Amino acid sequence: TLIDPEIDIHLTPDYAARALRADARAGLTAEPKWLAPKWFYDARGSELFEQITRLPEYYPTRAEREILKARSREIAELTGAHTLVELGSGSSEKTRLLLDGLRDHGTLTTFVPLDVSESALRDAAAAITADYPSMVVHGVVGDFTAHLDKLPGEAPRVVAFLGGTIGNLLPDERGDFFESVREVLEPGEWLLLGTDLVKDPATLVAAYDDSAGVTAEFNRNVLRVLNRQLGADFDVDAFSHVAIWDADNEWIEMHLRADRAMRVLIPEIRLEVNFAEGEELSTEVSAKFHRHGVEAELDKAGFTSGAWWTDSQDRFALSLWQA
Ligand code: AVJ
Repeated sequence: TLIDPEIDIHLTPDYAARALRADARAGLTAEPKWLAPKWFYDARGSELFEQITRLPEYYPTRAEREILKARSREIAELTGAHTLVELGSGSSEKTRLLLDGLRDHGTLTTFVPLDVSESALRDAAAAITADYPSMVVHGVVGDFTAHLDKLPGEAPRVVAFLGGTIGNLLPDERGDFFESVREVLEPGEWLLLGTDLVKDPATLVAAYDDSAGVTAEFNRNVLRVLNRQLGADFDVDAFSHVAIWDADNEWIEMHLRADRAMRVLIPEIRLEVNFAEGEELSTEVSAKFHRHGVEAELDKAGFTSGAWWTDSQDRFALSLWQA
């Protein structure tokens, strides 16, 4: 028989609903309009993202997997981790590569997945519990920008933030995030960070504007989320997917462009939103990095460099930092 993993819940049931309302109001009354990328990930959005990770143009997942495969033993040796904390633990396959390396080294006892979605967390925690019977799995339902002080597990811990999701934060938010991670860690504990690297714009744009149109559907899905959760009446098919490389900020920006003038009603927040023909709504920033930039930001937050690894084509980096 399987033992249910322990799950701590730090979000009230209506936390996500309130946050979505507040974000939708702030973003859709702003000039230019924006929506935060975390709202892509309802069940359909999460499935579309899984499809993205298998697209020929979307290299980051494969590149990071290559690094994890090659380096998880080394990560175990360098850190001697007793606990692995994974922030935004969606990608169970990559997590397993890390768990395997750490377990084979013999020090790891506890896995702490943290996610805002309770259902995703329960599924992930149950699957890991089943496949790693000797591992203590202690899930946390929480927001990684708000609930880091509640991390369980025996030291030394490694906090893994993979996939390049750090790129979704704006530079100031990133600084705050690195500082709060450093503050919750004891001196000597670790952060393992995945960052996508700056490369030629054609490769970057193709990764966010694939020929099969999966990323376009993923982008438009945020409007479906607003239609369902807030009773909005977005005509989803009247918005076109746009992916642009912002060379000054070194980030990819995804937009949704209104193909015609539209008035959208969002009854749950009592808001009417007008779009001009061609007006663009910003839905995601995905920043790309250079080694020196990552080093400067982590150094500023008080971390010491532990290791820097890239894939065989230098597209993506995995780096290790000690608090
Ligand atoms: C999950 C945030 C790492 O920015 O590459 C993929 C999300 N957006 N295609 C990324 C995403 C469009 C992805 N992250």
